[in-house]
Amino acid sequence: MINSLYWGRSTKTPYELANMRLATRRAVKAHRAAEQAFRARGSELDIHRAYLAASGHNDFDLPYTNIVALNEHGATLHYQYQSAEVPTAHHAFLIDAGAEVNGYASDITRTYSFVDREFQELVDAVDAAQLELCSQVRTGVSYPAIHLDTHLRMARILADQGYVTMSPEAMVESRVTSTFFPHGVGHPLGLQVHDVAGFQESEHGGFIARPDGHPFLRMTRTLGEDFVVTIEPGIYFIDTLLKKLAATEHGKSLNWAKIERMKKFGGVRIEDNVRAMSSGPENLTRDGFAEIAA
Ligand SMILES: [Mn+2]
Repeated sequence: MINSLYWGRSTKTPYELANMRLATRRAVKAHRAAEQAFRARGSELDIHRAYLAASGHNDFDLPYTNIVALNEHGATLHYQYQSAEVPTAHHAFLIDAGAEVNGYASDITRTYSFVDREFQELVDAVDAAQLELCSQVRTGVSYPAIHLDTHLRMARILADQGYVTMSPEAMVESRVTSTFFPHGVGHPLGLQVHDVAGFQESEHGGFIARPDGHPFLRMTRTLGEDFVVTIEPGIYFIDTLLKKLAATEHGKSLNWAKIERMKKFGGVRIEDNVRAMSSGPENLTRDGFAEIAA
């Protein structure tokens, strides 16, 4: 019984979609305020408070705890500490924060460079790849296929920008990409931020396993009409993972000088909320940002 309820929740009704668009607008406004607080050289706590003020949310009614990460903190995937200390320099800012309307959540991540050209180049490349991944969201497409394609696209960026001197295909094959992109491409979104039925085989239940070597993927289904999922690729400079990779045969294929230089920026993640339809995607998040820019 519960399984058929979960199954039904994957397909969003017009009412649910309307609430998710409103939840997006609410978050987008607050993302803009947070970016301004970053540009004004605030602390993580200052930025977080700017976000709360603009969203009208309290800490306890946010759909999830904001990730407000300056500089190298962006490399901590679930960074939950909001430091009141203003850092000596502002290099980068990663914010993963949502909002809620009538119980429906938005879940949005943006990454900003303060001035650096080299890091901005990485942000721009992840952003461009993310848009291409979003364009794949449509009815009948396998979500794990989008995840696997994300690895290839992140590998191309790592090769193009000179982080790794391996072919993108070899990087994916040897799982070198998992050092830089160690999480899944996203998850179903709805009443819960990590919504139900991501692995469900049918309305009766069942479990669709993750592809081998991808233990953090949070959805294995084929997209149906009016499913809403997140698309959130990233590239991070995570010390512990880099050290492990350094000790393997692939360590010699990494440009360590460049990687060392990038550590103070933490990492990049760009996350949108996208609705699948047979006619193509509706990108709730990009629409939301475009609307406030207009
Ligand atoms: Mn997410």
